[in-house]
Amino acid sequence: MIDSAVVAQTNDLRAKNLKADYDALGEQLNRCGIPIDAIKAKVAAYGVAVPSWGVGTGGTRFARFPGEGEPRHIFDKLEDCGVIQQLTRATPDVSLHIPWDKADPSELKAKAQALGLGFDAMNSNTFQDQEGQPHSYKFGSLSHTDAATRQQAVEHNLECIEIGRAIGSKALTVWIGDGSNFPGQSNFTRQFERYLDAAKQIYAQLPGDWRLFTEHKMYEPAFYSTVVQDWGTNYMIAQELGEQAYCLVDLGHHAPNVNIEMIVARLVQFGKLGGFHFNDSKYGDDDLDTGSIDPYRLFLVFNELVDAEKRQAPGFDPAHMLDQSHNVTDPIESLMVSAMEVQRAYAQALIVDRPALEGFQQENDALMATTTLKKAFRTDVEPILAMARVENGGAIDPVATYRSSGYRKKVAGIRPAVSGAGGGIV
Ligand SMILES: [Mn+2]
Repeated sequence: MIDSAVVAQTNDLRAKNLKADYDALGEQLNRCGIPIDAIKAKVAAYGVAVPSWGVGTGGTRFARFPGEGEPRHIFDKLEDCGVIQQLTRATPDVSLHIPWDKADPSELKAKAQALGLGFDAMNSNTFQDQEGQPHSYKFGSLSHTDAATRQQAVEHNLECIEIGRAIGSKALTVWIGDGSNFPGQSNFTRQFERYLDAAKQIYAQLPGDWRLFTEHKMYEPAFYSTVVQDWGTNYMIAQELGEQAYCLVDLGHHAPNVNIEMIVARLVQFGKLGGFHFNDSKYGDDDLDTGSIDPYRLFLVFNELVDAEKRQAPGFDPAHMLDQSHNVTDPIESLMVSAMEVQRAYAQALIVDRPALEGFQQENDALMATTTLKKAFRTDVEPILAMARVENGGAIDPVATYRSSGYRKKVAGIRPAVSGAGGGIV
């Protein structure tokens, strides 16, 4: 963790300006009848989970260039996640990936507790072969043509639930890489039948207070067809499985230009929005930092979420997580900035003048309706985020504090450098 004196010292340098900026913004919002302290309280209570794999340097299928002081194992990863939470106060939970993060559950729990962290959804992995595994996932997992391979994938998911129960998780996220690379390679219907049958076996063992999230992805690793390719298929799965099954929306897993905020609205309307994997993209599933390419889209997604929150949509309780690949940045810095981008989109959505928006929608005043959204999006809400952070014990400028702390250099002295050979995800 970072010395609290460093946090205090870097905050002291910025406290006076923050107070002035916060007061000025408060006055501006007050003119529109928006109490800034109420927005700050909502932002302060907001959290987005960090995936354990996000604190390692990512890569593409061409190469991976490891950074300094990469975490060696889950306990190092938890420490990095602890720093992100310490400075941003926006990331209270960590999402584990099995088998990458397999460890004694009581040790995991103790370490997380010591760092002030909790556990979010468990993530299974049937898109890679693990050492000693009898059946290969080269041609699929839950939808494989071979029953023993499907069974192995089901059992792996059940093991993830068991580990999750021991550490206090309440959800399982299932993403499969199953699909086909050539027309004719797979029978679409049979393949999806096999998937549903296997998914039902997992669902049958889900604890009563858990949720099952299925995540769709349009393409990759399969390049011709993917079994759970879009939100429509995802919705069918959630419907087939039952009321504890929900759809997870990863912002990167859609065709270019797809209206993701509208998908979000549809899933909310039918009570099946399970949660998000936040990231951003330019061309495809680029896994870029959240809000780095299209912050307006992120805002529009949050506009739907705040709308659902305000009208208390039944069953609305989405899980929020970052899921991105940090190939050229320090992952801790990227995750801190991304968590703040998500918070920013939330804060901007909270200050939308909703009664005015509804009026313009009713009157079919397209120009003023869209201007109402733009007005909120254009507002610089940074003072709200920074004030929420500092009042929660975090840093006014997390990246500046992190850089002053020398944390990366310190852990680089303890964690040996790793080889950069090979490509692949984190
Ligand atoms: Mn994802």
